[in-house]
Amino acid sequence: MAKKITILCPYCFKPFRREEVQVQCKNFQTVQRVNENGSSVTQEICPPEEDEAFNSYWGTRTRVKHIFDANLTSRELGGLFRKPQLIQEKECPRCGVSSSNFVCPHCHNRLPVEMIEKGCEIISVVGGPASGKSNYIVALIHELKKFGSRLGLSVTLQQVGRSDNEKTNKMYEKAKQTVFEEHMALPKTPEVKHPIPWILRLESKTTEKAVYLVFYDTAGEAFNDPDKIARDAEYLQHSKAVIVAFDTLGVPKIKRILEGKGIDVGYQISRYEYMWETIKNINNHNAELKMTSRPYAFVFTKFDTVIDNARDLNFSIDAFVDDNGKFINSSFVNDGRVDLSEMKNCSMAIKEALRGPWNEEVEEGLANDIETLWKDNGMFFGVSALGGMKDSLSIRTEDASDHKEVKPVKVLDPLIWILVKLGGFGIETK
Ligand SMILES: Nc1nc2c(ncn2[C@@H]2O[C@H](COP(=O)(O)OP(=O)(O)OP(=O)(O)O)[C@@H](O)[C@H]2O)c(=O)[nH]1
Ligand SMILES: [Mg+2]
Ligand SMILES: [Zn+2]
Ligand SMILES: [Zn+2]
Repeated sequence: MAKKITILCPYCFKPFRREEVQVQCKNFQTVQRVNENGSSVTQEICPPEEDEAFNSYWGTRTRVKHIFDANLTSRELGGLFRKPQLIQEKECPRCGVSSSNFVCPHCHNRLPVEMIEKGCEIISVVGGPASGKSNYIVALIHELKKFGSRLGLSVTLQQVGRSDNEKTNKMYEKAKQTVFEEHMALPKTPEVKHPIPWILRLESKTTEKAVYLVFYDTAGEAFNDPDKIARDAEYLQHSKAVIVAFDTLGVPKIKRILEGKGIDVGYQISRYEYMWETIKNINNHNAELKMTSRPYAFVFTKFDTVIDNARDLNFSIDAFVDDNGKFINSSFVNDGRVDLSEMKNCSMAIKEALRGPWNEEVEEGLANDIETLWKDNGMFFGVSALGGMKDSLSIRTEDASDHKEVKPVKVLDPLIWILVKLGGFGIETK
């Protein structure tokens, strides 16, 4: 029997069955009508209306185009021994114009059509305040576009959202300009009630297996606020795998040593242990979620600071650098084959540092917990989204052929490790 496809909405995080999906009219055509005063007015043929579900999700009072049930046919739904067919456009019962703008039946936010057709598994990225999420997201997309095809992966940035500036492809274009062209770090994300998710679809060109990568660029404060932890728990609960951003500069020992050297460690430091405590608590109280049986990548961001100051920080950098001591990218960006031992060595080096020279408060416990709870499903990573900084906002660039370039380091590792762990993406390992 064909597998029953449940879709998880990346906005409200409520699951729904394919047959429950709804459609939004896209008929913006207008007509001239005569109103009660006898004057002629321009009106949409299918006028927008107040929408309770949409407005209560966003806390707004706007009018949106008519939303109606998709009533998928049995061919579209598939069933006993039958694969579901591609979904056709649906006719608006009000105006008769067809639309393939599918929306979540709970919150009425627009969802990509392949998400409805093929279902979706989500990998999410979370992290505390100033942990480096925003810059990491942008660097990750940049690197996926640059190197993804070497691993047989294609990446599509989704074009859904209430307006252009909420569409992942637009958000990326803007952020890419700042980071990769103006060479400035992205500033702090303002806090909003409902973070706009960045949605990317990754698909293996060899196996056609796909997964959605969803980043909630929530202003990090959320992870310090117990009221918001319930919502964040949803992300963790429903994701196939999770990338957790830990702020390297939030490790107290590292912060102190760098400050002692007069290094500017940024405008705000995140207490990375809050993020960790949150995850640990959710895991402890929800045994049935089996969080530890899913891949969790624990990622120390801004790792260029560790490599630059390795001696003062007592860190063994061998796994991270080339013969000249330069912080280097993963070997798969060159040959398309993933060397898991390379990643394991980096993880071990971080674990050793957490247990030894960096241990002060929670560090040793963190290394031990992840090892005993997550076992093979937990790995540490050290990444640098920006490659290095001149000060807390301008990025240190490197010489390329005839210009200066921002060079992210190892930002793909956590994701690629997760895809290898999940399996089915046809990624070659060595
Ligand atoms: N050295 C170094 N610093 C970085 C790197 N990435 C980010 N930073 C610094 O960390 C600051 C915060 O990074 P963001 O990406 O804004 O962090 P965030 O988690 O999105 O922060 P909020 O939006 O406030 O939650 C940046 O302004 C930079 O100063 C990096 O790769 N290396
Ligand atoms: Mg941010
Ligand atoms: Zn929803
Ligand atoms: Zn209509």
